[in-house]
Amino acid sequence: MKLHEYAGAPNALRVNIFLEELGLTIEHVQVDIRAGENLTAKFKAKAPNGLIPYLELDDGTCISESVAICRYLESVSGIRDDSLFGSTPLEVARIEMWHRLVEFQVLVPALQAFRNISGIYTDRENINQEWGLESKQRYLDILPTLEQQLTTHFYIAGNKFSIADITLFCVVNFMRVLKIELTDDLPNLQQWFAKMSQRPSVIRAQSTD
Ligand SMILES: N[C@@H](CCC(=O)N[C@@H](CS)C(=O)NCC(=O)O)C(=O)O
Repeated sequence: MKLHEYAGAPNALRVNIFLEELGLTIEHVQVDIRAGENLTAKFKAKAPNGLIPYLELDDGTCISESVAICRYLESVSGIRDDSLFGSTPLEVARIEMWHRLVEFQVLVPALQAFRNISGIYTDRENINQEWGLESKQRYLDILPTLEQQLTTHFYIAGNKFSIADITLFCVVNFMRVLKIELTDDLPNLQQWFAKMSQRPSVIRAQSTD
């Protein structure tokens, strides 16, 4: 198996943390997305979304979308009996609920803010500064909801570490590129972020970036 990725990209990092949680080591292939290597027809034949990361299996089958990759890796690894997507019906539902909130209301605005404020991809999309600033505001506006959740829970989806924590960590970590830090009125999030930063899987995934 090979993971096609761009070290440092938040969606690649979440798969890499997931791999570390599973204790799996696989081959990594770097794709220079800044230079547009993902925009070619050859790349899109393997990853229809035109984005990294994607996983290439030994028989040539390709899986894109980081959550699909994580689900696949966890299923085939057979390593964990406590799934990072939840084990009991209620746990699965709670993790899915919080993970979708994190993906739609935190990750998407954060990435839109990054793309439209930095203007990094003028070679492939129209940049709208106003949309970038609005997206940044939406990112900031959802953080108190997570702060509130962490007043009564250790982790985002409850008292168990899950894929929702991995995704949120990758976003908050990435937002530092835009100099957007967790402010002091979000003490629970700050503590959660510090705890996540010390997690062995997170340290190892970042050191192999
Ligand atoms: N929903 C996708 C998002 C993947 C994504 O946004 N990848 C970014 C890097 S984090 C990318 O490939 N950007 C290159 C581009 O937009 O051209 C996933 O979860 O894998």
